[in-house]
Parts: sequence; structure tokens; C-alpha cells
Amino acid sequence: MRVILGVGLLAAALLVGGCKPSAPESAAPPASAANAASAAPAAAGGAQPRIALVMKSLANDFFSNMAKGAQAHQAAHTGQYELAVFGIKNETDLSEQVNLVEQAVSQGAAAIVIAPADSKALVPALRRAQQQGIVIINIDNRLDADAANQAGLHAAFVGPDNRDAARRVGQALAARLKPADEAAIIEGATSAFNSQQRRAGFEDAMQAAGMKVVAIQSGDWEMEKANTVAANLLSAHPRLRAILCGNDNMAIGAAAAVAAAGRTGQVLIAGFDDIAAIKPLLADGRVVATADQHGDQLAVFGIEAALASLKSTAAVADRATAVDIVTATPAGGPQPRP
Ligand code: ALL
Repeated sequence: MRVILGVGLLAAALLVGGCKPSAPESAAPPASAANAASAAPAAAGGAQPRIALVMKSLANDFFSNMAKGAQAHQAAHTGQYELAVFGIKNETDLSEQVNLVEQAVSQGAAAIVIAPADSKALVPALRRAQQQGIVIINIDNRLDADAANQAGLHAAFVGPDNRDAARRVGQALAARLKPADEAAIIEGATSAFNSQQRRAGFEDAMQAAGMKVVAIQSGDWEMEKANTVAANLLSAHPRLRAILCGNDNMAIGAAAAVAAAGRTGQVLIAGFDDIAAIKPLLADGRVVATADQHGDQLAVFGIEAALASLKSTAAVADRATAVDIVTATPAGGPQPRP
């Protein structure tokens, strides 16, 4: 059985502030225009600064939550700023995210708060925006330091220590395994720094616990791709005991592959994000650990950094954000091997 993908393709760009806030779904344009920005004009007379939140795939619950956090914050601060929310359709649609940055600029954004889909590819567009006087705040996935330095881009980073968080997820999983057990890692997009950091954190935890990492492959953050990767890993490694996934969507894809192979309970899975769709899998033990990186707060902290930067010429400092590890002990689910 292949995984059934329940992910709707919705990507939206909407403006709130002068108008009533609404969820991204309600403003989702037709698929053909999925990534087009709202045509709403900039505030006349520049009454309030406009902040553009540029995210990755709004089909990923992690980012739709992030959008909701930002919208709630704006609704509580209507006198301070306007908010424009942008998201891409596919996780790896880098050129579309570059277009969104350009749209934010042309719509008069005073600041761009961005979760870059790629740590290098977004740098030139962000540098161009900064040269026009637009404040850039980097959230979630850190831009490549060398690429940013070379381009002369200065952007504070607001986000978690992904390596440490992934290490802690890996430790929670390792507590259910025995030394020398075989584990595999399905990482996110390989060009994203946070994906690299999560892979490294998973490796740290597996090494510390004496597990054998037999394969590392990318699922590009996507459920369907991770499902295919996991199915192949399961047939190539009959003794596999664990799959560590760089996000929950991939963990859901991997769990479906484990079920299809009839190995539920024998192959434990870990994810990252703590999205709503992972809860039933945590509850019945198909997934043993994930990480809540509080995406709604990430957006708010990014917006606060942007507002601070708009008010002052002083450089805004980086801000480390918290990650909580989420585990569930299933009532009748998989238990550690005797
Ligand atoms: C990362 C986010 C989330 C998300 C993933 C895929 O940057 O932190 O883990 O699931 O991108 O978009």
C-alpha cells in the first residue's frame, strides 16, 4: 500500500492590516495563480510599515501554523504594522520564493521576514532588497554565512539550534533501541542549512548510543518522496530498526512505508515539527518522537525583530528560539525490544 497524500496544494499571499485578518486558506487563489501575491496596494501615505512574511510551502502544516501566529500578532497590533503573508507551493520551489521576495519589494514592504527554502539561492534577491533599504530578518532556516558575507547581506537570524534539537529527538528514539541496531536517516532538502544540522544531530545521537547508521538519503521534506525512499530502505535493509526523518511530513510518509512492509513496531520512526497530523502516529507508537519548534512564535519573534530594526539604526541581534521534544508512550504500541 502506498501512502495516500492528504496534502492540498495551497499557497497564498494575502494582506492583513488595514483589512480584516483571515487564514491563508480563505485567500488561497486558484492553483494556476497559487503563488501570485495579493494585489492590495501599499498603505497610502505610508501610515504603517508593511512587513512581508515569506515562507516555504503553505501545504505544510508547520508553515500554515506560522502564518496563523503572524496573523494573530498583527491582529493584536493593528496600529503598528500591516502584514503580507507569502508562501510557495512546493518545498523546493526556489525560483518561486525568489519571485515572492521581488513581489514583496514591489508592493512596498518595509521589512521582509523570511524562512528561506534554500540557504544560498535566496541571498542575491535578499541583498537586492536590502540595498533598497528594506529590513531583512532570517527565520527558521539560517542563510549560508559565507554566501551572505560575500554578497554583503546582513540579516539577523531568529530560530532554533537544529542540531541540538535533532540530537535530543535522536536520544529519545535511541532509548527505545539497543546498541548496534541499524538506523537510517531521511533528511530534508540537502541545500538547507537546517536540514544539514538536523541530519548531523541525528548522527550525533545515533553515534553516542552506539547505533549503526546504514543509510542517509534525502526526502526533500516531502511526504511522498520520503515514502518512496523509506520503502527502498526497508527492502535494502531487512534488519533496519529505526528511521529518523528531518520533518513530520517525511515521518508520515516513512510510517506508511513501514506499515506497507508489514514492519510496524519493528521499525521505529522519529520526526520533527510536531504538526497536527503526527499526533495520531505518536499516540499509537508509529512515531516515537518529534520536536515542537513553535513555528507560530518563530514568525512573531521575526516580526518583532523587524519592528525593532525599523525603529532603530542599531543592528538587531540573533535570537535563539526554544524547541521541545515531544514523545508518547503508547498504551499498546511498540515497546523496546527485550
Ligand atoms: C523547515 C521547517 C520545518 C518544515 C521544513 C519543510 O525549514 O523548520 O521543519 O517542515 O522546513 O518545509
